[in-house]
Amino acid sequence: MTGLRHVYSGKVRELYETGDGVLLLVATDRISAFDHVLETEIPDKGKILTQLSLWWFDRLAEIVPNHLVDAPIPAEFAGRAMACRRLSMVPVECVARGYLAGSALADYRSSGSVCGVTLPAGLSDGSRLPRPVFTPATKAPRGEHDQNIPAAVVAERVGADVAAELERITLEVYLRGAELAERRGIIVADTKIELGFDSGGALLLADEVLTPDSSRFWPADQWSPGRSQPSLDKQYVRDWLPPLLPEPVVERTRDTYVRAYESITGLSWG
Ligand code: Q0Z
Repeated sequence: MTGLRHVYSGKVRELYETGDGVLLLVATDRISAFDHVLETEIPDKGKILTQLSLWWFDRLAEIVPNHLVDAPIPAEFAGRAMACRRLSMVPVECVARGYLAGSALADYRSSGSVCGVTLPAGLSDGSRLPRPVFTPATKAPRGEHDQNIPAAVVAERVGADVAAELERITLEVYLRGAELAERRGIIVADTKIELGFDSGGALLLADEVLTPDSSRFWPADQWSPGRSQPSLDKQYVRDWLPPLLPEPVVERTRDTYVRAYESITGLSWG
């Protein structure tokens, strides 16, 4: 393999391109909370999330093809990188929700609906929705928040046929993910996926999938609607405001990612 070219820095990930035109999606150990990247890293976080994504891509392959390619990973990124084909990314964040939380809860409280979908009255923080809903969002520029949009706006942007495919794939990925996780005692409250077109015009699942950075995972035995739910990710970090995390907070946060990986896959970490 020839040289690596750095393409883009995300908050917690880096994108490189190899000399062969393969993209390397590298998950770092950085962690963000309240829209900020913290100074303290969480050891192995990037590896855990990458291995979880790879596990899910394999489980979801019968539902939707994905962007992974078989290419060597440079030793410096071992375990934390995915080699991907370059896609033409769909300019929509595809979100499916089975439970009410986050921006959907805020929208529901102010309008009784989310992305143009009217929800029943009487729901509270963490309530299960009558059925999973597709709640697409715009990809906001860096530093800004994604904005929820009605499915009709997705259709205006990408055409009705593609919009229908995005909704179908997103709901199928959510349903399959939620079903597998539920058997392991984990609620997938919501998940965000990214899709893109390959050179032949096929829609492929891209980016990371069903990780704690793209989804809300709740331990099912602690689920109790009417309050904010404890989640298998940054709970300890969010409860700790200063940017430098003390070692016990780092350790518990790392444990949370390991627990998400082990619970969902049934495998043991390391
Ligand atoms: C992913 C991201 C970052 C990692 C673009 N297969 C693909 N083809 C084209 N573009 C992408 C992908 Cl996955 C793509 N992202 C998000 C940002 C590090 C991933 F800094 N952006």
